[in-house]
Amino acid sequence: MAKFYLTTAIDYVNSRPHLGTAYEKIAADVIARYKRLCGVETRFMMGNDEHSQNVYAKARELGVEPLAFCDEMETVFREVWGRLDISFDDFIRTTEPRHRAGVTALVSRLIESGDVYEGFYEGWYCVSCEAFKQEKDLVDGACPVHQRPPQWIREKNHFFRLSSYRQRLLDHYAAHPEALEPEIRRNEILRLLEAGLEDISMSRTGQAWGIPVPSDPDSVVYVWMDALINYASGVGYGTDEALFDTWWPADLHVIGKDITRFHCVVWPAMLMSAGIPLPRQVFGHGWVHWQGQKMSKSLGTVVDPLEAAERLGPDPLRLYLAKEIAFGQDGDFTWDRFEDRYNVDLANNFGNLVSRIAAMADRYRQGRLVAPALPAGPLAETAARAVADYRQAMDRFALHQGVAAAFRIVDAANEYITSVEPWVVARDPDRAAELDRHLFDVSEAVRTAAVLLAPVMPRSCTEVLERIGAPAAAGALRLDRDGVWQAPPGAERRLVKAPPLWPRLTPSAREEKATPSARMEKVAPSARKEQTAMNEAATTEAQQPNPERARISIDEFARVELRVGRVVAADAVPKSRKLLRLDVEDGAGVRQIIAGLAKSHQPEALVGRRVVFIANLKPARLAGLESNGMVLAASGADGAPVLLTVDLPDQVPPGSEIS
Ligand code: ME8
Repeated sequence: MAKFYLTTAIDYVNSRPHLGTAYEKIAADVIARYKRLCGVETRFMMGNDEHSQNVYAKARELGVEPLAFCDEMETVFREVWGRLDISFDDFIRTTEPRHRAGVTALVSRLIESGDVYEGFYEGWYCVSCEAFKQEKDLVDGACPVHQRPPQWIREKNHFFRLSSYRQRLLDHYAAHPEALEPEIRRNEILRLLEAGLEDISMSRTGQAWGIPVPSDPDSVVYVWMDALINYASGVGYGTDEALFDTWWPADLHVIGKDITRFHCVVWPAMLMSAGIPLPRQVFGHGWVHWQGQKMSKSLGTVVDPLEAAERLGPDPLRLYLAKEIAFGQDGDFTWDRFEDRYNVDLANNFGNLVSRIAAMADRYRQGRLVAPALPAGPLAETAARAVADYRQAMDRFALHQGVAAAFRIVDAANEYITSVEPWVVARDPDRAAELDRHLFDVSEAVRTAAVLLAPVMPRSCTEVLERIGAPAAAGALRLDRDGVWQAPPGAERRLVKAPPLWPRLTPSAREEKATPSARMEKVAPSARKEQTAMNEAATTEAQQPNPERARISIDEFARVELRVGRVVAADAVPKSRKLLRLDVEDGAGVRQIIAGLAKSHQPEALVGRRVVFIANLKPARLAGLESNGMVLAASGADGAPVLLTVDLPDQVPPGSEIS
């Protein structure tokens, strides 16, 4: 059976996990779950990096023993990872005996190979990076990453002959370009190697917090060398040869782009020196940004991942991070965007699809769907293509593209319902088999999408599969078997109608749910006042009688912002014969529009349709509901409204301006 050993960076424990460090663990977890979905025997390891001076200082500040502090922090980290459903198989701490044994064994090999010598180090050291800095690395005298001045250090050190590995490293990357992804990170490292390497200090003197250098018990191993060895000690290096032989070399180290130099220069050189095979690949992901800069504990710009998971659930958070951030690039997190994507992708799209098919199965077939003996509909083909694209993307760790492929099935199924109009087919008893085909195919599309999304949203997909009548725990799925269209004649499934999986967040619910940090991010009061004044001015102006009503100037017309939207959900407004409530995707998010269309349009038939709406109309309340904009409709022959839609909808994405 194929095997896959993957790791994440191990975290410094001087503070709690934040959304940036959690992003890495979620991305790696998606990869681990994807590998398991492919039937690959997977070992996924994470852990804590404890021998840092910051950790020591933090414990001292709290008046506790460093180890006792690390014990407490282990509980904190495990709790967060548990809440985010991170499915690691092993969790290593650098204070564990197995790790100490691994470090001692590996550093001994470096010494035996003649790559370690004694010297004197004098220079800058950034404690937050735990790295030696050259003058040229500093910006205004401070570490550019942590924006703090480094310390000046003068001490006797052991040095590692990194410089003698320059050519071997260049040769390695020439022979194995895939060993460092994405390409931009590889190019950075190649430039660095081409510029030449200096030997590095590999020990610190006068510190007791760390693992002693085997040849000099008065020094401890430099924390980065100590930490890097976790990848090997975690699979038995120095303690369990058989385990090590089973899992080494690692297939993938998932790490942040700020620490590629350690992983792609120092670590492979150490392994070369010790005569150990190199990991197959390092993937340097990008940063999660908060208000334009790296989310970082030392900068104090962090979002608590538990706060985010509690707000909308761990799966929506996992989806947001996997889908909205191109893996390998930086991406933003804002509460508004998180909520917008929740509404668009989950409440109005995937969740709505699950509710629609369950409601139709219930209404037309008492919840029991049977595949008819008719040729497969077009969704089968769409799903097959999406599965192939998904596989291709996920194999390259293009997680965002993999998720997008899965969502193509969801989009196609929603559009399919709109185009085949099952509610019309249901009226004609002669078209019963046709209706069966439509309903079964939609349920099958939902099932396939849930299989593909299971690595990203394990809990929700298990729930979707149950509701769709194809129960399977996310971990028991296999892509080869379950990613194939399964609708042979006679196949049967019983769907469950249940409350929405992801209830839509209305503007007032969003405001109510808003956490303190989310509220802070919203418009400042002064800006809000300005907006209100502008709106009021606009109303006063609009209320003036227009002496030339029949003709307006082009400038007047230009004030009306007309845009194309896509209806993602529609329902009747209680106690109103005229009004429908629409959720309209407008390119930036989803807005609620109350439209007087009920006389001539069924809400279900509107979902997926492109509409034209006035985007800059002041919000109004209709039947107690807030309407943000106005959908355009013509007055039909009998005075009933006829919706204006868009020709060639595929060419006009939501948000397109009409001019
Ligand atoms: O670097 N966005 O630990 P750490 C994305 N102990 N990733 C981020 C991030 C952000 N805003 N902030 C941090 C260490 N990370 C060392 C690793 S491995 C042998 C030793 C990533 O707690 C960061 O790039 O500072 C790193 O990969 C991981 O979180 C842990 O960071």
